[in-house]
Amino acid sequence: MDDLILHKVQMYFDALDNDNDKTLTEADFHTIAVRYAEALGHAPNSGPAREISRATIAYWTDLVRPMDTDGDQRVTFEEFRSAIEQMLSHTTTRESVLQPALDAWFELADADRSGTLTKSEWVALFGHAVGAPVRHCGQVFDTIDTDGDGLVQRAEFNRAVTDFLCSSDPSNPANQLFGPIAISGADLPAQQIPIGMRSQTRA
Ligand SMILES: [Ca+2]
Ligand SMILES: [Ca+2]
Ligand SMILES: [Ca+2]
Repeated sequence: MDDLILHKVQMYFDALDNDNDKTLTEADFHTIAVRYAEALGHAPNSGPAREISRATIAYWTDLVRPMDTDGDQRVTFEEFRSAIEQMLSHTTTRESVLQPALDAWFELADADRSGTLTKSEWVALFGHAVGAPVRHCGQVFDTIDTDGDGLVQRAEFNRAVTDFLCSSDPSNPANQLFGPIAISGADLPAQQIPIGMRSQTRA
């Protein structure tokens, strides 16, 4: 795993670790669900809030909890990194290996089950629920909406999350999913570090 990907995996882990105790537990996902529903204006225990909670806990149960190799009900960064590294090492079947993760993420992000993501869903999830800077999330949304129709379709989303996990290109806009990226690694010359969002750099 190169420095850039490692850095992104760390940002992803930190975003999910809502209580900052350096491990992922079911409690982190309960908090994410509550903040996410709140940000979308759903009352606690309303139908939409319960559905968000279900999808968020499913994300933990299906995707994150299986990374807990020592069975202590917490996922450390080392367990998380090693599970993702293993997933990304399947180069020939990478798409099929990634697909369940992409589907779980999309299900989480599409709070109203419309089949597309609106900017308010995006900002509620990435900004208010997992804590990337809110204004930044709006800019990321616009970059990931490559056809510019104001919605993020499943294909646009899959492309962005795949790039986030797999791309070693420092200028890839999907690197910024969980916040502006600042690399201090020696492998990246300073001029290649994206300072803010570079809009529409994707070919
Ligand atoms: Ca935690
Ligand atoms: Ca939606
Ligand atoms: Ca779109």
